[in-house]
Amino acid sequence: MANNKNRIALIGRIGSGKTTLFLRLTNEFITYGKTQQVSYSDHFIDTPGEFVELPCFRPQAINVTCDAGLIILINSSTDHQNSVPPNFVCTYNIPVIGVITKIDHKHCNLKRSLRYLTYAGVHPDKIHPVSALTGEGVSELKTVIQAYVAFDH
Ligand SMILES: Nc1nc2c(ncn2[C@@H]2O[C@H](COP(=O)(O)OP(=O)(O)O)[C@@H](O)[C@H]2O)c(=O)[nH]1
Ligand SMILES: [Mg+2]
Repeated sequence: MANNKNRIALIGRIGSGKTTLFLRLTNEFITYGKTQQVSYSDHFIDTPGEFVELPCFRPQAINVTCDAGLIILINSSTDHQNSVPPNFVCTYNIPVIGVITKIDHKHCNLKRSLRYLTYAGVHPDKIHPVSALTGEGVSELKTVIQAYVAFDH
């Protein structure tokens, strides 16, 4: 069976920026469509947004990510709807950090994202704002990730 303890699992709503961040963190060329299935790379498990948005898929979200080395719960700073239940991440027995994406966007609302992520159970000190488009905050995030998972590029 695959061992995921050196992988980082990305969870968050549809369109929150999971795939873009994953490609930015791995310096891949950004060409992608909607993530329709769980996708594994050397360092990441990228999940479809339905996994957290649709209650019937939540057990699946937990199932495929529960042995990762780190969970990143992503919230888009432009998203005015929350669909992650209260204390959702407390289900995990592995480290969880929060990432606020799209901070370059003109409709970015950091306060709202902080509220959603803390509501989901992420500790406020473990929330990191980034823009996967401009790269702002990405090297800081890499440093944080490296404290949990060996991540060489
Ligand atoms: N402005 C801005 N747009 C972003 C950023 N990250 C992702 N996006 C856009 O948000 C949309 C959804 O991104 P995607 O990575 O597919 O989200 P996913 O469904 O969570 O995997 C795409 O149109 C991206 O170009 C960002 O940092 N800034
Ligand atoms: Mg995706």
